[in-house]
Amino acid sequence: MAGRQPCDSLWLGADIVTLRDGRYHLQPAGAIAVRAGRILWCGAEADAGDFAAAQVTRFTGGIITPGLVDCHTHLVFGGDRSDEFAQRLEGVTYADIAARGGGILGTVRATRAASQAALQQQAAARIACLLAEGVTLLEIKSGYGLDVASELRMLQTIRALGDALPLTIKATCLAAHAVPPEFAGDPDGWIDCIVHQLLPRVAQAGLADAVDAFCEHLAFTPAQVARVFDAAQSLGLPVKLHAEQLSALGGSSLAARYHALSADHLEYITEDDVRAMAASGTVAVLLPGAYYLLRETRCPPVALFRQYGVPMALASDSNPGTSPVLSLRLMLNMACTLFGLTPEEALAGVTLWGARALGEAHQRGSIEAGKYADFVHWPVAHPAQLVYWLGGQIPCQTIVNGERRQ
Ligand code: DI6
Ligand code: FE
Repeated sequence: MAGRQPCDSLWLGADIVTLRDGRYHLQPAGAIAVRAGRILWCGAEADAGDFAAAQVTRFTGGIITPGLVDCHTHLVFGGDRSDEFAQRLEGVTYADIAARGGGILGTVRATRAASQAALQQQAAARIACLLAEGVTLLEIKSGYGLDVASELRMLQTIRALGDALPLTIKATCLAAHAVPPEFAGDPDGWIDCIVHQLLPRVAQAGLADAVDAFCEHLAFTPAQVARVFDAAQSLGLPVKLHAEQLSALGGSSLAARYHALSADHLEYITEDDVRAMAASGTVAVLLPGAYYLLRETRCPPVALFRQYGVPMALASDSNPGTSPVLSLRLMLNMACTLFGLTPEEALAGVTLWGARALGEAHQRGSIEAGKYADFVHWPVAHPAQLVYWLGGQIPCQTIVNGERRQ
């Protein structure tokens, strides 16, 4: 037929939850046309006759959502910390364990001792759980190497995972995660090393997409974080921050001053910090897994984020200490049940706002013409069902850059 636009593939037969602007924006009986890995058009199936597709996939009902985004993980690490989990259940705190040289430093020892092949293979097995749930964009942080060579090796492992696996992986340098044993009592010495030695090499080799730090009384002060951020910005790398997880140090206001992509955790954030984040457009990344596993009692102030218009993302924070979490869908349910998000807010948190927390919202995170064709078909009638079930598996079909994944 004259005038039909050619495209590579056409996907029909399901309702489409576009998540444009962070709302469901449901398109009943929708269709998606894909060309060169990107969404060419999305609309009603009745209008899909305008496209001549090389390949047509017709689903029998269900919904299509954007691919899920897990925007905060520490999935590359050696060893495990189930012993600390047992200790914490007996009343030993996370801070006590860290003060005894366990916690993050325990994982640093195990990570340094592991081969790169082992680190990659173990991380790939964990990532397989996220792939099975429709994750198409994933962030992984370094931060368990804590010397120049080991941090570089972690970041190289993250890049290798991105090359090997069928999803997009963003790498974040979290060298300011804990004070390494070689710098015990001298945190500023490690910050010097990060600023003068590590970050220039990371930037030069293109090994990171962003720089993060842990701003906390048991990690680094806002002044130390500011030095890391100055160095990152001078190298052209965006920043993000672990802030106000265990105490209020004003890290999220500091992050806002540096136009950080996100500030993450935020249980102890103040209203002034929320205002600063709103003004800078910094995303609030909420991490219900760490909240739950630390048996934290203070929730992030969801009502304030809504009031000031700070977008809320959700992530697994998957790590061997505070959040051994391998399900993003579980986080959807926990963010609603524990923090009071609506199912719509929760889904937006693992799609559009997760993408924005990675600086990717212009090209991923929602189903809109021009963005990469990352989307997931689910055999459910309504998107809230993805949030409401706790556990189990919902068999989904994932399309990444316009290609069916499995
Ligand atoms: N906050 C966290 O939740 C993780 N890192 C951080 O800065 C915990 C990492 C760990 O305990 O291994
Ligand atoms: Fe974290």
